[in-house]
Amino acid sequence: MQDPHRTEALGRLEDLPQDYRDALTAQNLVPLWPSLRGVLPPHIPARKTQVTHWPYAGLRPLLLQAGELTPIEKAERRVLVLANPGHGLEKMQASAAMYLGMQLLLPGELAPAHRHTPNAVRMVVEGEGAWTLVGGQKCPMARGDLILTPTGLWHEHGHDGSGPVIWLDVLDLPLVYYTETSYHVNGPSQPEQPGNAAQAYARGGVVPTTVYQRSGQRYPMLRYPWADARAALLSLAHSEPGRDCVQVTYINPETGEDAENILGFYALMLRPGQTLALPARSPAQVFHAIEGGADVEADGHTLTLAEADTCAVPGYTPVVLKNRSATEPAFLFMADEAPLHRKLGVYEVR
Ligand code: 1HN
Repeated sequence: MQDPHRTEALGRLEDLPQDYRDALTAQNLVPLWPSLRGVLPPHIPARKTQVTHWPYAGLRPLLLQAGELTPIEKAERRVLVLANPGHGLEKMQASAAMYLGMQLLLPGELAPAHRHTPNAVRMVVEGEGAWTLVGGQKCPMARGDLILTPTGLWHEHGHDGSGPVIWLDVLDLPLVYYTETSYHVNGPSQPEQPGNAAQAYARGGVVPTTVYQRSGQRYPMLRYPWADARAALLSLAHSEPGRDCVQVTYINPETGEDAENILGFYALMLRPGQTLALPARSPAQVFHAIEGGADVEADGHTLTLAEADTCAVPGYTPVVLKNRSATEPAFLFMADEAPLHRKLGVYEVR
């Protein structure tokens, strides 16, 4: 029987007399019912995020050209933003909460010190000899390394090697901007702290004790070398041959929580020839091929993620990953909005 209290077709704005609408507008009032279904669609959210592929072969020459066109002093950070057309390119969003950019640093250049409220990570794509100084910790940048730049920490990038260095920046900038909390402060070059804090966290399962107290540092580990994450994936695959999802999560070694507050970071290995079906989950995700390539099927699209390519997939979307090689494993870096969704209480696996 029809529920007399309910109709799917709610009243429209045009159903209201113009003088009533004008009276509302004059007092900064808006009727909810014409927009209710828009902000609260049935069963699945409306998503602006589209499946988007940024092939490295296409962006690399344009990024190198930016190196010729724009000196580092005129850019501060020489970045081409990987913008999702679903959000409008000018919004510089990969998804609702994620920003992606490819950054180029040339030999001898310095990207000067600043700090800001959004959290960043770098995933190194190409080149050798660059470093980033984060909160006084000097982090060498090698391909596949993940380096955190958490909220509020001073950071600058330099390059003592030869040849271009390129990395992928992942920031929670769209979310922080949306919450009206995004700002930066420029500062002088920060002194490098002595010692190698990264070394203290170089092995899983043990963390340093200092005079019988655990480190009080919120971000004790800033650099996650690719060699270690890769070795962890290979040993996981080897020790658990039946395991489908050979994936590791980048965590804070002191707390076991996600490495950063808002975005989650992971490395995934696809065995030779493997097809891996990932369930629909609420967060949007980003895939970046560190080694090898994969076909990515999502939302009716199949894209070929070649080495160093990056793609974005909206939330609530199942994804199928297929290693393109039958003989070699493929290694992907992934970023998602899961820590944010969990904190907000909206995280879902469907
Ligand atoms: C930033 O500080 C960096 O420090 C890179 O390398 C990209 C994008 C938006 C806002 C700040 C960096 C950024 C950024």
